[in-house]
Amino acid sequence: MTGLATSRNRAAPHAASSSSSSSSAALRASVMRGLRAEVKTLSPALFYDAEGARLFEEICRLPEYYPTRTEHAILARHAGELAAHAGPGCALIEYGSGAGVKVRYLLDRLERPVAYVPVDISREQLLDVARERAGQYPGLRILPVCADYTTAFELPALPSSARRVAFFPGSTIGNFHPAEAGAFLRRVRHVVGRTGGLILGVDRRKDPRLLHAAYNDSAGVTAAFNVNLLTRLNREFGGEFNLDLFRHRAFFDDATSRIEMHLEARVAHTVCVGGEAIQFDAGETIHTECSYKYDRPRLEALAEAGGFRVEALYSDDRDWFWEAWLVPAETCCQNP
Ligand code: AVJ
Repeated sequence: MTGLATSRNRAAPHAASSSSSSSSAALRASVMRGLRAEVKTLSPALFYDAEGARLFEEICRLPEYYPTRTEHAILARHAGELAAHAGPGCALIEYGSGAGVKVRYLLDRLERPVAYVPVDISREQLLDVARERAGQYPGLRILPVCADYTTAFELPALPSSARRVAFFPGSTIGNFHPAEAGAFLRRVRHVVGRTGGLILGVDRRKDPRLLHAAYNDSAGVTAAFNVNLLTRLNREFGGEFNLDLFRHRAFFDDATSRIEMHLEARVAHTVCVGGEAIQFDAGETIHTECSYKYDRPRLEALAEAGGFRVEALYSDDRDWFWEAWLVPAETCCQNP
């Protein structure tokens, strides 16, 4: 393992830092903009402070929250085929390596990978993962990059002959609005180049009752995950939210094909945040997350918008989730 490369880009407005107790001016400004807006909105990236990351891990183990274990099952079954698509001697770049172990299915099957490049905003977690993988895959070059992968970041030097394969699991792509998702894939497309590829985890459209249950679990962990955002605003952004005055709301909207999560004010009241009065009507919400669910036409439209095409799709027995293999579209653009 070699040293840690740090993106020269300053933290992006939506970058969520898990360690500091006071956040960057840019992040603070974007939070205040979101709270002042006509439709109050915050970035889902804000969920992941230390407690939020812990709650998310707990969500992944809930009986109702199917995506994580479904994706595991797909990877366990199809990692060999995905590795064959990637081909020998590739450099594997993981977008948002987190605490995740999904990449191990691929690393176990890839033929002589030249490097593993985990990219993550959380430096601590990134270094832990890099150390752990170094122990598990002796001889594998591990080149961690601490960066907000939603912005342009600099890759470490890789052998130019190595095919670049991006890995973006977890259906995190679902957190982007379609236009943002397209723009994000275009950046990935630029990183992997004309000969690269992308292994993308995508949550599929399904019976709305299943979706509803996954975001309204009976143990209330998703509610706690959502409300934790207010705890974070109180701690890091000078918020004075009374948590008891908000409730968790999550529902599927068929027209946009997305789950929306909101924090809903139970009563009309005013909250002071960073010295500013933020007014809530009874029933007014802060929109905290979108989680888009894809079908084939939507996925193909997304791939096309990103300069890719869908070359192979792997799903589970219940057709709930996809691990997609995307390759650059021939007709994409003049990018190298
Ligand atoms: C991490 C974005 C995939 O959208 O399902 C889980 C986050 N939000 N429960 C998702 C989440 C509520 C999750 N992703």
